[in-house]
Amino acid sequence: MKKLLAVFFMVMLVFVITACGNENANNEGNNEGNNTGDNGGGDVEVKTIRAGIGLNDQHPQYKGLLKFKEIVEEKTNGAIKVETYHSGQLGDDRTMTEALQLGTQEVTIPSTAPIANFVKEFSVFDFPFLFPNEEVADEVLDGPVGQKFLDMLPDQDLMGLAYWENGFRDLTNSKRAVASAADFDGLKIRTMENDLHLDAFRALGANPTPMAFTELFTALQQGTVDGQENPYATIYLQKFYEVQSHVSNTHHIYSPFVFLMSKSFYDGLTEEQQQIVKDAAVEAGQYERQLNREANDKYLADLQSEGMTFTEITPEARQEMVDLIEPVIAEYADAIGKDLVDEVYQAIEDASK
Ligand code: TK8
Repeated sequence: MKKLLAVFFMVMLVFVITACGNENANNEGNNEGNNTGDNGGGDVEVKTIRAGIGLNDQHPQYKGLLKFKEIVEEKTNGAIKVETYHSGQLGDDRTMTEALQLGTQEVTIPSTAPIANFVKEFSVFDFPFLFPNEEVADEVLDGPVGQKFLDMLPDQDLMGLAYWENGFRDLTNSKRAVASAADFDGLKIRTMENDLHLDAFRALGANPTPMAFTELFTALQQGTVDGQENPYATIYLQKFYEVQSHVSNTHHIYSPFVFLMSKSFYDGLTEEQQQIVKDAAVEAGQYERQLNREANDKYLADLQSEGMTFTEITPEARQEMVDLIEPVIAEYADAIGKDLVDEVYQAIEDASK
């Protein structure tokens, strides 16, 4: 009798273990953004968006991403779930964009500078001193010209759903106050991974180094580089004032962000879901821009109260920089194609009226 009971329990145990084993395999195997779950409307296929950014959770970009999550989960009644990752948890702008192409991540929001490594035409948006202000940038990016560039991304297995704002970039460094081009002489400046940025800073006399954002704070702290350039909100919220002592309002480039989605994931959505994620990216982008402008207006004063010296760049000094960089822009305009570049200039002129 005892033996019989033992055999019975052994069989039951094996049965339970096998049942559990089968369950885990499904999830692991099927973690490609789709899980069959119940979102309260009976069994539906719940699709998961893993959305990663390089900036931290205090930055307007992350607040915008949380807004996107809120809209999408509400509008799809939970059929699409958005997991958000900040501070480079999933990688840097370039590696996350590659992950979208591979379909191992669904969303990231890089600056246009690293995107130019995938679609070179995007370099036009990093031409120094291109946009006179944010309003003109909005009108051009949200208009037919901006859309023309987003339409170049599917060939790279990427969907561009909207433009968000990084902002006007300003120089910081730990060596000296920079008031004119001459003050750039020999400064080791970190730039984004973009050849135009490198060539532009060389033309100013600096010694630029391309580097992922995720490595920047440590490189500044260890003195591997003397300086960097980003909007005030990023300089303050990433605590660069702890490792930098001088800031100048060079405002040398207006950096747009592009809300990117993996094309394979996007193609797997229903038409209704595609419209929902598109509209959500646009709406959350408006919200992010507004927060970002408030942040950039606020944080320059805070940087100075954290002990950074502020140097105003005069119109003459800025014009000198424009003249020094002009040959670099001409070279990239040829590479991108003069007609397309002229179309951007025309759109800026029209929007500036
Ligand atoms: C964050 C970057 C950052 C950009 C840079 O991932 O790399 O300096 O300005 O915002 O996109």
